[in-house]
Amino acid sequence: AQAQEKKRIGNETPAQKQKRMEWWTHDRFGMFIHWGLYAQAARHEWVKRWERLTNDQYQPYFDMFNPDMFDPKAWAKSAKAAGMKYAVLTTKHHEGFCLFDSKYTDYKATNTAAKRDLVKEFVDAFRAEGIKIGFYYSLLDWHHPDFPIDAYHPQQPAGDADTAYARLNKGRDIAKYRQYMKNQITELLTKYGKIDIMWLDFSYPGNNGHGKSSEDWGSVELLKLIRKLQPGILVDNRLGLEAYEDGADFLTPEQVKPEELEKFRGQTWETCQTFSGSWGYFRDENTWKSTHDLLALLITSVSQGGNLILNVGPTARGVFDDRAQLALTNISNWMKFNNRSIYGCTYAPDTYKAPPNTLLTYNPLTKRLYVHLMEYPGSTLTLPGYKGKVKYCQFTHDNSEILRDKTDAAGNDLILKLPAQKPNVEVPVIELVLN
Ligand code: FUL
Repeated sequence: AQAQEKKRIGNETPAQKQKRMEWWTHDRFGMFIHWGLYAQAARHEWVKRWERLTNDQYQPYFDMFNPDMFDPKAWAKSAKAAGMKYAVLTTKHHEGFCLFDSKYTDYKATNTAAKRDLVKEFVDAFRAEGIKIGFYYSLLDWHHPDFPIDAYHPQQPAGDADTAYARLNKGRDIAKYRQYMKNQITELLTKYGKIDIMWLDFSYPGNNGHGKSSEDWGSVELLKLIRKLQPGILVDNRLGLEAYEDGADFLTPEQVKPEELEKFRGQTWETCQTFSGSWGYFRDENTWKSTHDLLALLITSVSQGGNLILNVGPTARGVFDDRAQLALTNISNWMKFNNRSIYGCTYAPDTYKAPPNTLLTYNPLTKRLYVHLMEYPGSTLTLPGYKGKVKYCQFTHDNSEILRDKTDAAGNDLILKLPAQKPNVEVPVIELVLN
């Protein structure tokens, strides 16, 4: 009832929306790529804000930008091998630098030693691998002369004095900045063929009176423009349009711990996560997740009915550094043999309870249930109340049969006879063909 009271921007029916999003809810796993001038600072993509750098202080990163090893075909191959079905690239992050050849700014890759449209090469390479294409575009812009200095800006004045903001913002015209965004989004959605996802980031409300509203961003108009230019596109929820029924296609819980994903069950969502903390390349970061943690993130996401978009921050030379590449290779090794517990899957029907240290996913089309052994249980696994519900049972990695205890000793429970030694698989997966 509450949903009906919400305003609407377009007139798509829920069934049409579901159809439009079908591929995305099936595919479950994507690659995020944060790449920009901040890769050279190599100490977080927010470095300009955190260190309060002025445009002049940031200029060396533009002058020095030279991604001499940029090889998007290699990126696309890594993504594909890891089983990632879509990829979202930062066409412009908060720093304002454009990886594409925009005619509305000089602050772009074509004017650096790269001398070319990096977005175009990304699109061509990923599309050639059959990977769907997404554009991240930042609403924030710390370089644009008309982007207001606010509570999130590197040049935010100390204290909250309105006069300090007024002085710094003299001559800045947010209407011009809105037009700039529209122009650039039009370029992005008309020059590169069919675009599958628009990932806008992010609208924030007034902060001590020095933030913005969705009107300041022109969010409704942006969404209308995006839908007009690319009717099939999916749009994230960071335009600040919560007041509208159709203001977003999916939620974007960021860096949420796996155990907190349960609360999104039943909604349409994609959790975005990093390998180590920062989104942009961060040389000295020492908090890299293990392969097991990364797989747990992916499996947990699907087991709660959502997607995972996992981020790589390429180096300033344009390659995935070896820590990122190793993580992707390890994911590939698992996905190659176990991806049928991911694609097309969602949370299990309530009647199936997960045994301790396992995660369940379920494919409603094939009626197969997947039990992920997050910790190896040893030679038996008890499935509570599963007796009589299972037709066949095998591991996914080698399709080897798993025998069941056929006696009635366990009542309604089903006891699986597993190999005493854990198979050589990071997370072994048992596939149960249900009756
Ligand atoms: C955040 C941004 O501020 C981060 O830099 C990153 O892009 C993340 C995906 O969204 O809100």
